[in-house]
Amino acid sequence: MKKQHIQIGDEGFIFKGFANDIAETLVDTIKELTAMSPLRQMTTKRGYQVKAEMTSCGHYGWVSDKQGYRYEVLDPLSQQPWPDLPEIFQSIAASAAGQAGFDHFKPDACLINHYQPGVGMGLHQDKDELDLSHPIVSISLGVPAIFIFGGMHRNSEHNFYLLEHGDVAVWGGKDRLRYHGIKPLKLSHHPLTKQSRYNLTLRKTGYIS
Ligand code: MD3
Ligand code: FE
Repeated sequence: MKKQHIQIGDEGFIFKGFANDIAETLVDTIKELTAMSPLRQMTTKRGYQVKAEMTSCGHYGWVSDKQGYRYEVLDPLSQQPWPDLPEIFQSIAASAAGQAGFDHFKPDACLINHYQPGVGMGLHQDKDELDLSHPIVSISLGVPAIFIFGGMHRNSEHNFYLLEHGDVAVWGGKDRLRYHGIKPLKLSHHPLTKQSRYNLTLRKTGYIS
């Protein structure tokens, strides 16, 4: 069966169920990764707590603290390098990116977000990467969430899309800097993740490794 895809922008797509066949492996792999670099709540420069729990794998990990947002090669919790980017993350990301017209995508960072009921992510842009010519690939696992897709300004008109278990989103080019967010998670249950949702975002930072 040909997978359905939703075009959300000129260069933005949601591939429904694209990761379904490997979703259970992805969840198991996340559990192995978070045993090495645990999920944690980060703080912003202004002293707010980021509500979603986060960790990373790959050469670079995204970090936020009183100094602000940045990519780091060491996990500040363990003072060790982040766990390697699993081959299966790399291959599903490259294959989804290819479907969206971005060939040879080779991520060097993967942010793992974990959402509990009531937790969302406010409107923001992803602009901590040096080279914004590369796309971002996102994989949703567990409980569904409503994704808010805006424009180039915080107050631009926005649309809402449901991101379900196994869905893979890819966006780049002129859609790369669009504002986006996640509505607070509704109380629900998924056999692989209980009441929670994981999201993987695979990125190429543009920093030299
Ligand atoms: C952005 N994560 O980690 S990814 C983030 O579900 C982040 O955890 C959210 O935003 C999450 O920075 C959303 C999904 C997504 C999909 C399409 C986009 C983000 C997008 C298109 C343009 C810009
Ligand atoms: Fe984002």
